Amino acid sequence: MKLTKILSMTAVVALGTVALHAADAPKLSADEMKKATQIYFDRCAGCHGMLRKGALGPWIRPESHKDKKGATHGTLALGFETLKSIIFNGTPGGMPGWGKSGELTKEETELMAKYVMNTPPQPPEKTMADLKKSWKVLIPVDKRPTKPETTRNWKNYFSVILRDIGKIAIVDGDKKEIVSVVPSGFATHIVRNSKDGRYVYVIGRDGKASMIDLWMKEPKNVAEIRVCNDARSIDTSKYEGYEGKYAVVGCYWPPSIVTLDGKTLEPLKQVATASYTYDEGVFTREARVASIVASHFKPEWIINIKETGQVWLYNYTDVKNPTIKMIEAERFLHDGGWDSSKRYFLVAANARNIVSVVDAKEGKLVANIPSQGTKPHPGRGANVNSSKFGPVWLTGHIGSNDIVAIGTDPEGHKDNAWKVVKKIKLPGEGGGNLFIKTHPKSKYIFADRPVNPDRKLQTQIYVIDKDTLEVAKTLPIPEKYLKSADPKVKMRGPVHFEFNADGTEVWTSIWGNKKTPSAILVYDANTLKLKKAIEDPRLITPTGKFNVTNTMGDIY
Ligand code: DHE
Repeated sequence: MKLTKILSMTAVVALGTVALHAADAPKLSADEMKKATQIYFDRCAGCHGMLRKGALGPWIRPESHKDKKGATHGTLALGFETLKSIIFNGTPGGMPGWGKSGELTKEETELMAKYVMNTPPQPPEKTMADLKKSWKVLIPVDKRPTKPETTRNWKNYFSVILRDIGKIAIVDGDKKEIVSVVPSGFATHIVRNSKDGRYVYVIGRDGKASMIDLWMKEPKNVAEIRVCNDARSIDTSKYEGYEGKYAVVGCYWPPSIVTLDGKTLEPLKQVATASYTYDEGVFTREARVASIVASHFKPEWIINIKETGQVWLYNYTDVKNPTIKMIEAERFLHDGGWDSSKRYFLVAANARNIVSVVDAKEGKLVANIPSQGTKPHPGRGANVNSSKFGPVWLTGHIGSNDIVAIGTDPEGHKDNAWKVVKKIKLPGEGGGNLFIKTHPKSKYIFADRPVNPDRKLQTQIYVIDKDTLEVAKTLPIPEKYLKSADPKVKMRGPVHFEFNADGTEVWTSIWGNKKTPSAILVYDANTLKLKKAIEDPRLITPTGKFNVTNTMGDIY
């Protein structure tokens, strides 16, 4: 038998009596392949994986595969017409309508339908030499300020991600004006601050990490490095004696943890996360790193490995020879945050509708809690000291309209601990919530819903009263902030919330497109009045906003 024949037999699928074959997939020219690979990386890999074995989105390889619920997936069996329609229109399960929203042309959605019927190309690896080559110290440590050069209240700065232009706007929270705009990686995802707040650590989707010094009169990047090809998380060491000593990046591809020097971003250690799924023992090359938090109890990072359902407690004391405790939790681990005592980390396992709880003090799993909704998505969640239930942590869901409160105080409120004590229904059909946020000084919790298909539901702020734990009010975004220069592209928003340092204001973004600057809306966190719309031609696609005081102190 010819070698090509043997190789292609690995991708044969049976559909009734018809045998489908990866070699039967629509052919693409080299240019089409290059373009589709880039679009796939930019738009699809986050949810479906580089190897297309699925995570938040389903398996989309040519060959068929049965998921745990018994549903069969496989792009050859689905066929070009169905795929084209799904990519153009989206699905009620949360797949965006890339054609309908104007983000891809009709031709591009057709190209992507053909592309996913072909076997995925092997994604690239990265060596330590690659990392070192990309590493730049732009301003050496001894040339940096020794005290803040600015008279501004820099602890009330907000780092605002300008997603589609790969930049960070540093915004003065007192004056509500941009102090500087700093380049970052492609489609920057999140920002975290050093424990003292001074440095802003930024991670791009392309794996480029950078650090900005807020003590400069005009904050700038002081170091940068490309640690991988695809990443979503970054943090620093926060344990006593190690404050700011190390930074860590969690990579989607190559699936790995990369430790860096906290002051210069010099690469120190790569650790691959490929491993076995905790429950079925299936070897998973694409075991991606989702959220990371820095423990306050030990010199450790709590690192969530998405596909294998393991939480790794990564001890950085001996940085070149780290020790890792692997905790079995649930799949697929995604985002999460601390309870108010910062002892327990609560993380969404979105494929199983579970919130896993890890005790950072004892170093063990405390509970896997059914979240009573579909696809929990907390961001970092919201903490409330409820008069009825004691301390609770809340999460929303992408796939259903449930915001749930989970008891987090096993000592003071044992009966409520580690279960859903209250379910809050957002009005209207469907989920679409991405982020919720509160502050100890605010009476309210704020929730968005940017991926709900209904325009009205998508463009309101949901305000939950902390006392009653009910939706107290919905605040529609004024129409003038939702206007786009391109009529084919709809402005979304609100998306993501952040409080100012003293908890009196809550900020949210209008998520536009590359062609249209969009506003950041500042509300009074207690009267709920729109205080100010920050409008500036440099504000292009603002998504996440991170206040220095709240981010350095893990306040949410
Ligand atoms: Fe995010 C947090 C991954 C889509 C904006 N996002 C996170 C975290 C992960 C993640 C793992 C937690 C990091 C941490 O705490 O250490 N996000 C992913 C994806 O894989 C996904 C689903 C698809 C993708 O390709 O990226 C995805 N995320 C989005 C968006 O579409 C958002 C709204 C805009 C964007 O940037 O693409 C978005 N994600 C955010 C934001 C946070 C975040 C603003 C930080 C929230 C916080 O308050 O900490």
